[in-house]
Amino acid sequence: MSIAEICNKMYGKTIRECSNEQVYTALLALVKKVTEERKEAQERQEKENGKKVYYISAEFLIGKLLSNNLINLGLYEQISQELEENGKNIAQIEEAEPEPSLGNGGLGRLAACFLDSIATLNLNGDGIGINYHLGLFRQVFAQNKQTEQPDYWIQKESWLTKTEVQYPVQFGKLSVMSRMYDIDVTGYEGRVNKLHLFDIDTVDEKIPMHDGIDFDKNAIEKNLTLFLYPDDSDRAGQLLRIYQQYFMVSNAAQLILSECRRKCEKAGKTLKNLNEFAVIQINDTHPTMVIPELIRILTTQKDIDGSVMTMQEAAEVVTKTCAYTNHTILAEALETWPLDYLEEVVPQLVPIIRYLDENVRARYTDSSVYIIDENDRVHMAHIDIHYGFSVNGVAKLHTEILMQEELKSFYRIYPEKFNNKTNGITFRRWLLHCNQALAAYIEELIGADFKKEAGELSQLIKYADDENVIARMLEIKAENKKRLAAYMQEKCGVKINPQSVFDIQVKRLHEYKRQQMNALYVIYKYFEIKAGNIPDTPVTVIFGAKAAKAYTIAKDIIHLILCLGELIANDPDVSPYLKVVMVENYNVTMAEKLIPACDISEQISLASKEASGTGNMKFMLNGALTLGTFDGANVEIAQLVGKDNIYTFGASSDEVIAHYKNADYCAKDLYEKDEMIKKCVDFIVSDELKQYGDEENLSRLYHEIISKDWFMTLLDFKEYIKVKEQALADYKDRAAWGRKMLINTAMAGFFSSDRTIRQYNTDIWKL
Ligand code: CR1
Repeated sequence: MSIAEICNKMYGKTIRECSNEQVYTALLALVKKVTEERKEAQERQEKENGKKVYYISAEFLIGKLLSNNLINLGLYEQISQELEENGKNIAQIEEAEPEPSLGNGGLGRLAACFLDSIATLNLNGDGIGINYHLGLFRQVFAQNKQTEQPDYWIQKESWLTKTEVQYPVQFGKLSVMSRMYDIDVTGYEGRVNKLHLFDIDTVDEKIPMHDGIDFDKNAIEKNLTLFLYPDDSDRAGQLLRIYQQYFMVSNAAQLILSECRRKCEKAGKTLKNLNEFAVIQINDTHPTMVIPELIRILTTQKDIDGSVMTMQEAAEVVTKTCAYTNHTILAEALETWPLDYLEEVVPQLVPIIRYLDENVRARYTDSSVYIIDENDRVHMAHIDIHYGFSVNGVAKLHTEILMQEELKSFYRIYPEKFNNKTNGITFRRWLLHCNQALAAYIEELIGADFKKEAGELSQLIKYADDENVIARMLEIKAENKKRLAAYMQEKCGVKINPQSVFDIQVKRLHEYKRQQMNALYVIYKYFEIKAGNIPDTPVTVIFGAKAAKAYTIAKDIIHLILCLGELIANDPDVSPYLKVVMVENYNVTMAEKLIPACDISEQISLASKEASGTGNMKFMLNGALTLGTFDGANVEIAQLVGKDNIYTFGASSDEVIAHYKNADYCAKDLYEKDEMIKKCVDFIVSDELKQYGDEENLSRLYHEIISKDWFMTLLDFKEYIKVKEQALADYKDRAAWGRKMLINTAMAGFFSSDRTIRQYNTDIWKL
């Protein structure tokens, strides 16, 4: 069926007569129908007995799906042409689609890229998560501060399909009945898999609005699936997170076991063979309770042959089925829950967790590997490592640090479990879709193979000294910058100069990512311009970041950036040469506009702290040059492109780790001994800046930096300025810069999530 036919059937109108919203809804129906046909063909071919991967994750930051699905189904060209002929534009239709609010940052976006690659590689694998009604908050700026608003992203017509699948989930004091919603995951010229999102019918979206997004955290039936990461700064909030996590994994366990029962029966086997039919990838520690939950079910319900497993048997089966990915070494993110909280929410798991812990204690004397510590806190990652068969980090350096530092006592016990899987991104969304001009030009140069085999991009290297190719690359970048400028003008009412250097830092707001260091650079540059040192090319520093609702210092950093933006915009001496913008409510959709337009990609985390980063890969692919520390996947980027095509600086991870061990880092010393540092930091509490902001926030941040600076901003600040100035100076030589851009794009093939998923499959899943 064509769009014209659907528009006619749904609205009795021609495409031209329909509103963009109506065309969007028509396309939604069309894509669903085509996908359905694919699924049917696939099911006819498939003997439902193979092994399947279940990717359980608290977040799936999937972004808008319309264009992505059209591209993957091979319909994009045809549809956009049909729309064009009828006076519509696909980019505008896309504006009508709300972005699902099911994720927060890199961990969630990684899960989305992985689902795309699993389906593209024709692997049988589904995602399992939660259908958060309001997801993460919508960020709104007021008085130069972040406020949080509920994000009503679910519309009547959406990608979600309500299913008849329901499971009972028992908590300590209440039981609920779940409902499964599905989103189809279409691979690029590949199979159709599913993202299963669990929900309950009793959720109440009408939360009190007067007070931002505060709500009654104790009313579980009404709010269980309302928010992603509800504020956990109090007890009720922490309990709610445990409710959510158990809800997610109890549903997952019931779904997985029901699918595997069928397969086992067909194959004449029992659930003791579970690992021949299922592998469960545990994405960070949020889904960890799937381990005790599976053990609980396997030791209480009858197996196919009528027997019931012993605790030991069940633990063995589950260990062979579960694999764990670690995404961070930040202590605060390695979850531990008080045993009495678990006792309250999931009492049925507590004897199992105690049993698992006793088992560990019987085998090992090193108390650092116990599951339950001396304060009766349960270390979720420890459950994963003891009772899973694989532990992986997400970049070489990160995995190295896990083995040698953070998890070294585990590495000593289980060296065979540890492995690295450097992250990746799907090139369908992060090149073919978001940068269509560049993708088309690459195809002109090297053919279309790179779309399925990202490594083919390296063929571009042969054009590194071709002036015409470089010139065209620069032209495409310039066009993308103009397009971003127009979009920001229209959507945010912000005027940016497309002739300026676009320097972009977009990612969650966290002190370790050091947006504050970039803000200090802005202050430095402001002084320079005031002193008459006018840059050859104007600079636009763009930030995008949400801060967790209860993360005070992160919000103070946002406040600083917004105040600086206003101060500079109001200063006619400086504003022609320097502009600071913080985009509101940064999300996947915004990323797709920003990344193709970027010149300098800011990846400036304190070495050892950023497990991998994936934004760094997206920027590189789209021809931005990285300004970064030797952290996470930056290290691998630097290796691939060579030192002439990246701007690196800062203390190494070894140095940083040594500072922490020796407790010898003192921000105050650096501040007091260096006039320039002092001048920049002092500006945070200057009268000039205070005109635009709040004394309390600014002085809290100031004190944090001079007295704590836990992530060592001042340690790397001067070198950061030096290297950034070098990059800005190099920008002038357009041909040389263009060559660096080309090399970055050419070497990005390694960071395709197809490569990552192949490695997961070869080493861990073995589908
Ligand atoms: C890490 O901070 C990494 C992604 C995906 C994040 C980032 O460096 O690229 O995971 N971790 O692996 C995270 O969100 C809660 O932890």
